[in-house]
Amino acid sequence: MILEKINKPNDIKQLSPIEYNQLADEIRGFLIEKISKTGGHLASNLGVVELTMALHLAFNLPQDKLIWDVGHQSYTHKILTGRKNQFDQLRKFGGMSGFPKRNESHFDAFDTGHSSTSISAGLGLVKARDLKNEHYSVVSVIGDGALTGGMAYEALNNASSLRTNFIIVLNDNTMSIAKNVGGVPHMLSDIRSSDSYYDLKENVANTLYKIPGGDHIVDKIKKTKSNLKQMILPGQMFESMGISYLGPVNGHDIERLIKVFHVAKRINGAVIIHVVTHKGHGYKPAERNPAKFHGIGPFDIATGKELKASDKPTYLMYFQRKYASLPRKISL
Ligand SMILES: Cc1ncc(C[n+]2csc(CCOP(=O)(O)OP(=O)(O)O)c2C)c(N)n1
Repeated sequence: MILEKINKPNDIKQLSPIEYNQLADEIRGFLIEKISKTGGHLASNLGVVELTMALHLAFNLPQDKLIWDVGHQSYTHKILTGRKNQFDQLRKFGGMSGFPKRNESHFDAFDTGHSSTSISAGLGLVKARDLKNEHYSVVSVIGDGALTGGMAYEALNNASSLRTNFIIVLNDNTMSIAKNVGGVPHMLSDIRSSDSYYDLKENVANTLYKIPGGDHIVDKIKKTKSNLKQMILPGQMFESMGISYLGPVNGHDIERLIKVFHVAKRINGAVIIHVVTHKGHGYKPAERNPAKFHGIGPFDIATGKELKASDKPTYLMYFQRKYASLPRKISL
């Protein structure tokens, strides 16, 4: 078991690359096993196993700051930062939180729970870093669902004028808690169906370099005002705002992700890396029904069926009963 070698923060950096995929499989098995007993956010966490591993491998935590939007998808991050043995007490009184908590670990850069806050929080850390003339990376990871929240756009608006590095990882699994709706998912779907801009740029340049005089052509393309990306990048909203865009990148390819993160680190300004993941990845019941497995109670692993819920009233039941008699439409 490779997971046995992961006991304290940054143990993942001692692994050899050939062990990465097996570790990802073992982390998935671990999460399914534990959450089937305690309940928790399963589908989102299964989707970001490789992404989280790649972030831990490419960045220098905790000097670099990693912010998870909502934070419900931070379970692999918790495993990789020495909290593997606390999963039996996940979300229990006195036990490990289901969200990042600074008082739980100094690898948790920001306490979350609310959606769409991570880019704003990241901007704050970037500002603090620059004022103190310090040098580290700030990375905000936001889902496509959270990216539909207004606060994210207020932050993108401010990020566009940055002259120092700020990395935003867009974890696009085409889902919010349930199916995403509106214009943002539409735009992301257009980008996903295009060829990878990052790959294309790299491939075009590499091919041109091989032909005589090719370096001049690459130089010209770089300097042309109506540049290449305008022809090949649909819906280039981010680039138009002054935020560099890399992607789309396969979010289950660890080595590829690491490579792109290293490219992003060198960009002066804000950069969005569009990572495409699969919600529920590796567990068929969650892949088939990611909304049900977004947040789930204890369940049977073989069938994916939820075990009988406890008889104790939940907060939701309490409020539903308390307000059941109120009229549905209240005129003000
Ligand atoms: C302010 C606020 N509104 C709503 C929620 C409920 N909520 C929980 S997760 C989530 C978004 C989930 O979608 P996404 O960001 O794409 O992450 P995924 O679970 O798909 O990885 C939302 C809106 C919240 N946490 N905070």
